[in-house]
Amino acid sequence: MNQFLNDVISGLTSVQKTLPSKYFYDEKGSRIFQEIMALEEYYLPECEVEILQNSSQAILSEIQSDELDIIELGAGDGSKTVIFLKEAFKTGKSLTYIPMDISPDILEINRELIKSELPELKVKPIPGDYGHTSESLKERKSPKLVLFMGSNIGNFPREKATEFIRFVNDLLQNGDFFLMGVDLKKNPHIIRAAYNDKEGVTKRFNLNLLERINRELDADFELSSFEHYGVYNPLSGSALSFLVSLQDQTVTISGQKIHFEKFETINTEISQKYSLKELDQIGAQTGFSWDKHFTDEKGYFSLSLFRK
Ligand code: AVI
Repeated sequence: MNQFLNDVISGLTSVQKTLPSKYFYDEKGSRIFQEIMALEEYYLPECEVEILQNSSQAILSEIQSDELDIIELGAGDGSKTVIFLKEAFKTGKSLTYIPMDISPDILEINRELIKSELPELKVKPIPGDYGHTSESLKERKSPKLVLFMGSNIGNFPREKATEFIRFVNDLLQNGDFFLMGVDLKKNPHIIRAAYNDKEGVTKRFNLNLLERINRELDADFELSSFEHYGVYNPLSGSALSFLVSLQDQTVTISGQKIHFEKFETINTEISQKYSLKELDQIGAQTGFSWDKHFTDEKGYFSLSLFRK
């Protein structure tokens, strides 16, 4: 059985039905995600860019070395990172940028962008998932700076996020750094709106997951009988996305029948939000010696620097 089918069947036969959010990003899903990034309600990218523009030098001044390997996990197209790399280049350090991503296509786009903006920068892209790429990361000499931007950490549930940060810490030597983009707890209305945009782009993003299952796994989801529902719970700091079955129905996926009761939900995503205090605790729990937070003017988002 292929991995995608395996994950879909296992998620949809659980008591609370779930689908892993990593499957949002097929070609169509990645395009819709670009639309989300441009939405007025989706404040995250704008805040992160503001921090990169205003605080990259302050971040870099914490790292005293003439040479530096900058390794980016889940690098994507590099369009935001290039702001940081340009500032790093100005410091005169000898730099190597190592973007890692599961998609070789996006790494090619990344390489082109960096080449056109910073032709003299050494770039060594590594395709693959974290499990595979981590070994090559261990081989790089110190000092290292590992980047994990865009609030990607939010798509792990709390405990998994801590596990992941510990995994990153294990790959580092004392004196290495980890810079993570984190969406912060804030007025709950603002977070709720970010995942319930007026134009319905987030709804399309979620429904595309069912469309993808129809396309790739020979399934017959009737898209009009599912609705998107996004909530934010300020108690837990979790923004959760669901698809709600609007009727009692049975769907066939690669010959396997899955039943949905009327109003039964599929949890498609978690986008966890943190406070700066929680980030300090996580840093300490995962083996870092200190952390420092660089936020935007409104205090919506943090680029948090952890030193091993
Ligand atoms: C990729 N990730 C950080 C986004 C988020 O905010 O959790 C994905 C997303 N889902 C809906 N809107 C954006």
